[in-house]
Amino acid sequence: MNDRRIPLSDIRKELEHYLSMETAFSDGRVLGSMCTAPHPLAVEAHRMFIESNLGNPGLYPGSVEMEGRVMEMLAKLLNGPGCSGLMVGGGTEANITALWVAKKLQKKREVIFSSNAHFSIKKAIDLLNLDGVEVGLDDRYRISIDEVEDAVTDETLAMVGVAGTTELGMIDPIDRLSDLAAENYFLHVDGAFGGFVIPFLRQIREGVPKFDLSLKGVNSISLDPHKMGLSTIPSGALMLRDMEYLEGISVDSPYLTSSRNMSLAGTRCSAAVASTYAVMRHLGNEGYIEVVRRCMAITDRLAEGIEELGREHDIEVAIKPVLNIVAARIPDHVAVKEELERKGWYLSVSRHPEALRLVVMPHITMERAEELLSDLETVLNARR
Ligand code: 0PR
Repeated sequence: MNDRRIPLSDIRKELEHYLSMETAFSDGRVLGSMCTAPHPLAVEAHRMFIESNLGNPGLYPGSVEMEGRVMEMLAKLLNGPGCSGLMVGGGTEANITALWVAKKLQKKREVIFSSNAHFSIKKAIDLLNLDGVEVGLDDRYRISIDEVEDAVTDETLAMVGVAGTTELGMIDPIDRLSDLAAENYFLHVDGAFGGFVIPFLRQIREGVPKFDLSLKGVNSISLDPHKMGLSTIPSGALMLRDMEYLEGISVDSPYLTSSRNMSLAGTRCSAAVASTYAVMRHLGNEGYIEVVRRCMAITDRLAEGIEELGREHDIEVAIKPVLNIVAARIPDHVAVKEELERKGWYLSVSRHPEALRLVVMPHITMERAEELLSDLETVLNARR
């Protein structure tokens, strides 16, 4: 640390410098992230509650009430009347907490998950000293139910399904997992990405499968307001079928304003809760439907554009998009990605299958999508 104070104006300049190094979503050129520009109201709410800490609830009853109301809204969204849960820092914390809760319910060790599960599941298994049983995928890049059936043993504690996979946005057959898990195994659904898409998409599109608490075997669902929920980072949520699950992980917290603490984090970001509360109340079901409708229209256009390019070039959509992620199979896809990055795009790749991955978040516009397709054509022409 410097010995002497530095004037505010100098520090502000330094901050401006660092900010200028960051990538802004507002440019509409980031298709490699699952986050987006938060709604302006979310930012406003975040600033208002910057001092509050849900980790010490007696001092912040407003935060406690807002968390409860967010949980009520989410319970309704996930078809779990009377269910509740807690706000956390994001998908990783939600997944760790879910498996921690599961571990406390039964003295078994094995967690079945697939190769398309987010890496936070592996972190959770390692931290909790559980045994991971990794199974493969079906022909649509979803968890293989046959392999899950074969993987079940006397030691099976939990199964993890993904509703909106990180790489391709696929939805695992949660109904089948729910039947398999029934009352015997804990079923956690990772809806970090899909949780704020699927419930809205189901209202406007046929054939989008169920993944929620209406499936009786589902015990918990993670869903991130800081991804498709348009809230600020760090906003995560873990919905539980039964709040009693938290008893197992609760500890005495005698010097705080509540006598029991029931979350992985101690200090908890009320600002993110306020942000989530504000944006969910403001947009409501109709607002999120519009967000999802727009993202899906752009997703469909990108998929269609890629197929059009496929008439002239060796390129195709790896699988028909289910949510707002498009994967394009292209020879040398990493090199193509790098060439597009030199043209100002921020993209990513998937491994299963190996493809160029485009995540169509709310900051992407149709105009930008057309520009991207045109730049992709230029790159493909130059590589011929
Ligand atoms: N579960 C799923 C299905 C996810 O996609 C992610 C994150 C998580 C859990 C973990 O969530 P947190 O990152 O909130 O803990 N998926 C993105 C990924 O790893 C996260 C991300 C977001 C990465 C923005 C990059 C980025 O720019 O790819």
